[in-house]
Amino acid sequence: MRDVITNLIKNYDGTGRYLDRNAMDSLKSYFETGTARVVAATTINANAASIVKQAGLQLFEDVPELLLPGGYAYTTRRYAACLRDMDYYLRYASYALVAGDMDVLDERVLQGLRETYNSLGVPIAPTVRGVQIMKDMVKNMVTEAGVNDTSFVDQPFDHITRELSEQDI
Ligand SMILES: CCC1=C(C)/C(=C/C2=NC(=C\c3[nH]c(/C=C4\NC(=O)[C@H](C)[C@H]4CC)c(C)c3CCC(=O)O)/C(CCC(=O)O)=C2C)NC1=O
Repeated sequence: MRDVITNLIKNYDGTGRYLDRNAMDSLKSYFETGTARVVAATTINANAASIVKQAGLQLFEDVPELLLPGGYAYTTRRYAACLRDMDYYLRYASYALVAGDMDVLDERVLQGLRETYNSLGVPIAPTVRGVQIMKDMVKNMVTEAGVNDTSFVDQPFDHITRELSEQDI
């Protein structure tokens, strides 16, 4: 599992270099967004249960067939599994936001996930939609918490979306 700093050090150490101008620039931009990253993680932590619940309601409103017989949130077991998955995405997104690196998502969440979903028949498109709904909710909350530029919040949610959507050739 990596973060901006360990990743940078690993790269420079690999070639025996001192941290140069590029390294300093990337460290600076990470530290400059540091407070905002902490605000985002705090916001997610304080609202996680309600974010998952509201995003689930929104998703099932947008894609109501998920709840019908044959749908992938039909039966309490599947419904609960779906919300649990949303909660995983949100929690790991908060880790990735603090780390400033998507490695934790790759390692702990996304590895083999698409294959698992495919073999269970869990549809990717509505899952991606659920992730994007959570992204929008978190961004609004982080804005309300006083952060002007919330573009960094997109990163983990879009990373999950991209990795889930990627097609095998
Ligand atoms: C921390 C990393 C991690 C992830 C990400 C994870 C996902 C994950 N989701 C699963 C199931 C599932 N996931 C869903 C999800 C959904 N159903 C819908 O209608 C929506 C489209 C969607 C929610 C947005 C469902 C319904 C199942 C159960 C499928 C089944 O057993 O039939 C399963 C199969 C095993 C199980 O049921 O627990 C895994 C491994 N597990 C992990 O350990």
